[in-house]
Amino acid sequence: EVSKYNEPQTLVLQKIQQEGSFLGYENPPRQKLSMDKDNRPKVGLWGVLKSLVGKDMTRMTLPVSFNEPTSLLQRLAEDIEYCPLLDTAATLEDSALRIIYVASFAASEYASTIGRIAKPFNPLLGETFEYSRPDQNYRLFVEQVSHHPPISACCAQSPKWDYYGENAVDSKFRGRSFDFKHLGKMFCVIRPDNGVVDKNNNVVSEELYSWKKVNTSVVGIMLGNPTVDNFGKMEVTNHTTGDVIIVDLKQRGWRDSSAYQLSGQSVDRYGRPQWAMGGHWNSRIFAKKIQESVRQDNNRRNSLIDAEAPTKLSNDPYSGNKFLVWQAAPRPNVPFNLTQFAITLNGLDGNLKNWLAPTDTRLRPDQRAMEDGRYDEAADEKHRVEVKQRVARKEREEANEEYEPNWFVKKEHPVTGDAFWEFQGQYWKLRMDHKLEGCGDIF
Ligand code: CLR
Repeated sequence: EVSKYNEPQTLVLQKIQQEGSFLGYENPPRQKLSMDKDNRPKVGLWGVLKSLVGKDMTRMTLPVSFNEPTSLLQRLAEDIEYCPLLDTAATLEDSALRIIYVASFAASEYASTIGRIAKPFNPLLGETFEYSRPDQNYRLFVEQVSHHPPISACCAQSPKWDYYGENAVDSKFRGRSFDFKHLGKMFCVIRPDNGVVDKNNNVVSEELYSWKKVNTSVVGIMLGNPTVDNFGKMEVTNHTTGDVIIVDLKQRGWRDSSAYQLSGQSVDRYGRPQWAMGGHWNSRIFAKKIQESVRQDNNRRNSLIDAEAPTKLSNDPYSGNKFLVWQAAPRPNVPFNLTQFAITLNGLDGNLKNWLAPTDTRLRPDQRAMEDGRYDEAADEKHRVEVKQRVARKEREEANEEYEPNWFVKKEHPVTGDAFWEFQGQYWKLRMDHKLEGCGDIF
């Protein structure tokens, strides 16, 4: 058992447990795909893509051999892999250090993009994906809430944190690069073990963070060496305390020396730089306390975290030395270059089958066929479910019906004012009562 919970944390745990969120997840997560080798036909990307310059990805019909057996809902769920960073954040009393862990969490999701030059399945409207981890006390739920533009909304809950927001990705193939821009925002709530001192010096039980994801590009397609890059400035704000950090993910340059690099400094609500972080989003992130003496000196501050291999590494953030915040999990040698975590997502055993919504990605036939290497069947089924989706849309249009998502409602965020998708929560309750059958027939 990991840790003790204070009262607000315990209340969340009770809710997660009482709503049966862990039912069906009795067996440990899946470790292996059914195939050992990826025997997809090898294709030259540029040969197929060159006639598609200027298009966005949702308007491209590509052979199914360009896909990987995940959906964009599951790619959003992959954000949660390194959530132990959020559990650690909750143990810390210094808000300027907590934000280092939250920002590292926000950056850690990019590790999974390495070596995955394949198209995830575009979720069908109303498709859902749930994922619970009794071993880590969290549950997660994702739904495709809009088809054009494609938007996936997610909400994950755990005693010490919540994570919610949307993936609304605008894509464009430019020839030199395939660019993915994120339009939505991500939010994170932390419930620290010892509470939070807010901007008005009141002690409250939780704090709210938000940020926008950085942009992703696939470069080197023309040269036959496609590579995923994630770059840009990510501003993480703690709306409760006023701390901020701008994490700069450097763009890959000509000589690749800047590849994967990131750096940033947390600043408290009085504008004082407190902690420096740096490293690489594909491997490790370090941090270090900014001493009073270097605070005023931009150059000295900026060189704090430069070197990849630290001279002295400490476990104690307050030792004055650099310490390790995050380390990427080793990558297994498996079909489609999936991560070990991604392999767990589409696992479907006899227990879980009894609890899933009929709209769950795990039941999507084309993706399952792809995962098992039945590529012709995958292509046929993909066509079939897409036709079914078009027919349903036509019927709605003819009946003059506006589509409403099942589990999320679009609202204005009470703190930041952004538009966001609020999870209504009844999914888990209906699931516990086996009342999900009627929630959609999309496959
Ligand atoms: C990056 C991390 C973000 C969510 C996100 C959204 C869109 C994803 C992107 C991630 C990674 C790269 C991605 C992209 C959609 C398509 C693109 C998977 C997960 C692939 C690499 C494009 C392949 C091109 C084909 C024509 C082969 O939080």
